[in-house]
Amino acid sequence: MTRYNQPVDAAQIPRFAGHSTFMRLPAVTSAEGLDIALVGIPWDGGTTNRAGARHGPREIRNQSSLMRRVHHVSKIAPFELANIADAGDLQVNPIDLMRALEEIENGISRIVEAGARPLIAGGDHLTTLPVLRAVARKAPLGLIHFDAHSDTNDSYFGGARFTHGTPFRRAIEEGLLDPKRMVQIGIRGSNYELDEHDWAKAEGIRIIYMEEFTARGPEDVMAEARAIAADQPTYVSFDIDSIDPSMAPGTGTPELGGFLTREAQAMVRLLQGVDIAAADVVEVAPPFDLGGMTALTGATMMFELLCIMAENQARKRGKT
Ligand SMILES: [Mn+2]
Repeated sequence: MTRYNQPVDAAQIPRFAGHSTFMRLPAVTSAEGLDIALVGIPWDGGTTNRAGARHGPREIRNQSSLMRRVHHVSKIAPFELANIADAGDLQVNPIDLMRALEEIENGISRIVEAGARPLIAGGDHLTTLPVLRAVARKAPLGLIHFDAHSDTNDSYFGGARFTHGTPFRRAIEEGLLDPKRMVQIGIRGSNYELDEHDWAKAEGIRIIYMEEFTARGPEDVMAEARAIAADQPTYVSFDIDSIDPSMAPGTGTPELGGFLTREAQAMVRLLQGVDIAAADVVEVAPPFDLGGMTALTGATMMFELLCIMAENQARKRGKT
């Protein structure tokens, strides 16, 4: 019987001791032999407001020491179902945006070519664009996207087309995402323009504003999201600013009126069965955090996603 990588046992070595890796898993230098690679992208060169998400992966690793082995609701034990490790941080140039995008694409390509599915800790939301370039090589993916912002603007500051407010517009233009299989959940906050979301809606993206989520609740909304993703490969992108800033203040563009952490957890649990090609948790900015709460939220959302992805893996193998 295969024995997969296991986390350091917190009953033997306390959580605050030892090397800081994602979920206390072994650190590896290659994704060979992994089903799921936990990887950091410490880069925030696309940030238009408060920078700091470059520090996200390190703090998420720290807080992820609190994750345990078994999901308390689904009973999924991810480390028994799939081979998972901390594949480290991508090496990304912090002062050259276009080069950084290439480095991210190349780094994720190596993981995908090794046969592993990436679960990423960002980084700002522009990191999702080069990740999609690496994982959507063969065909456009669907997208289930939790965020306060649509991130489908065209440009900023007189023509800058690559910022954390534009990744999903670029991804559609590049044929990486199928807009008819895209849903954005939790969108809110004041807009730049009255028609700001018209382009996204005309492309076919389903935008579920926070007010609609509040009226319908997680189960109804996620039933629709699963139907939109259909049974085809889908990317899941979780922007931590979808959570209310009272619970996750450490982020670059906080917006009032967000999800409770338990609502976000409930929604990710309802992704069970979705064919998640890759996923990320982005925009955790530790310089604005309080007591590590935002990084803990990021780590917990990664664990929730990991359970879904590991269960997928096992089902594909015919083990469950
Ligand atoms: Mn975003």
